[in-house]
Amino acid sequence: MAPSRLATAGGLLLLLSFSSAQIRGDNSAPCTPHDNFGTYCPTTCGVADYMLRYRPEVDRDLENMQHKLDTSTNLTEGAEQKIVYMKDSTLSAQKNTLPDPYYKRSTGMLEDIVRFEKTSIAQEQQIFELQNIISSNERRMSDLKQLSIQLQQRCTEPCKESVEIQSLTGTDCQDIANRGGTTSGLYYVKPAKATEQFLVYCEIDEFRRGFTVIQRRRDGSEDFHKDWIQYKNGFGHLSPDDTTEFWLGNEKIHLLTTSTTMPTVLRIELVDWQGIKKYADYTMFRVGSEGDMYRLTYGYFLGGDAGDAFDGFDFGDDPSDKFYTSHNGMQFSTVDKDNDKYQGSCAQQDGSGWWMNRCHAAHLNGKYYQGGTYTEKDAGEFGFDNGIIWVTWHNRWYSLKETTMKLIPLSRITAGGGQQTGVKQFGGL
Ligand SMILES: [Ca+2]
Repeated sequence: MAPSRLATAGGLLLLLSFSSAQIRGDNSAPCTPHDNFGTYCPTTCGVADYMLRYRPEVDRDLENMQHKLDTSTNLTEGAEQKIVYMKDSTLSAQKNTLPDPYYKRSTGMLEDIVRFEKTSIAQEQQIFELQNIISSNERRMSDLKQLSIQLQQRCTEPCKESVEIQSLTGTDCQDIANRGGTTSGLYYVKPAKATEQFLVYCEIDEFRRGFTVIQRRRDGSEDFHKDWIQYKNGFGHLSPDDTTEFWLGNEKIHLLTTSTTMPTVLRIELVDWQGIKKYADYTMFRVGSEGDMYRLTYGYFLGGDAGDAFDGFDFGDDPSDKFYTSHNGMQFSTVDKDNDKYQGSCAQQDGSGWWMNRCHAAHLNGKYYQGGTYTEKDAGEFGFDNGIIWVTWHNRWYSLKETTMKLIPLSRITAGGGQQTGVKQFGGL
């Protein structure tokens, strides 16, 4: 726009300067009419006069215009430069600015990036925690490796025979003592009715009495909550130094007590938590076959300061207490085999195996209570889980510390213990 207006103004100036020169050069020349001025114009000379009269004014105006145009041109040039610059800038900006869909996409991408960043921070945290777990596991593995190396070293050392079994054998421990055995320890015995020998712990004293140990409680290390088969076959561990707990097994006890016509004595030895020791002896002790559910029978109570708990006990709850807590003639019951005289299962309630009646006044396979005393609460909701009980010595809320059940022929029981006849009898063998 600006350049074309400039051109028009320039053209007008040229026209005016041409005509004024013509007028100036021919001021006195006769005025000739000119058709181009129309009929309303008086004369062309009049027009010339008119124009001449206003010429200085018009010149001034033109000069002003020229000046303004010059200024304007200058300004326009500056503006043009600015516009060009702005256009260039716009173009380059346009070149740099991505189209709208890209912008949207990039915005979406940015949001995604922010979200991914958050996720990655959370994952980094998780990774950090996992790394902690890994390093702790690695430490454990290293400890285990160390332990395994130690064990390997120990295992490469030659294994020492830790269980010493005596070479003497016999039908029972008294037989072994009679054959010259003088040391307590592990021996193989084979009662007459047995088809094969089995290992027992023999307690051979200074009078060469050979006790065959059938039960041992010492420290509660062995769980006596076992089933019929386990009580039948025996459980726990025999040790040459008599330090471990066990039940020899009903079948072996049956064989040991029924293979001979000679009366067998069951000696029960008890130790309480004060360290006091007491005992009870039952003679003609027999345990029947499995067909008779390993029934317990004995002839009579031979004696002992622990009292005759096998005969039942009057707890004061009911007149029939004593009758229903006696043990002579009772079959063996376990948690999975109820042979008792009670509508429920005594063995199941106590979690053990024993010659249960309804239920007991003596129970040496009961639960082991450290310290001895236990309450009805300890014994469970219904007052069961009874301890190691011998009620003619300690009441039913007292569990004994140690028990031993062992067998010896009646003929040998009185030997020793200061009884000279026994010693003489022994000496005669
Ligand atoms: Ca029952």
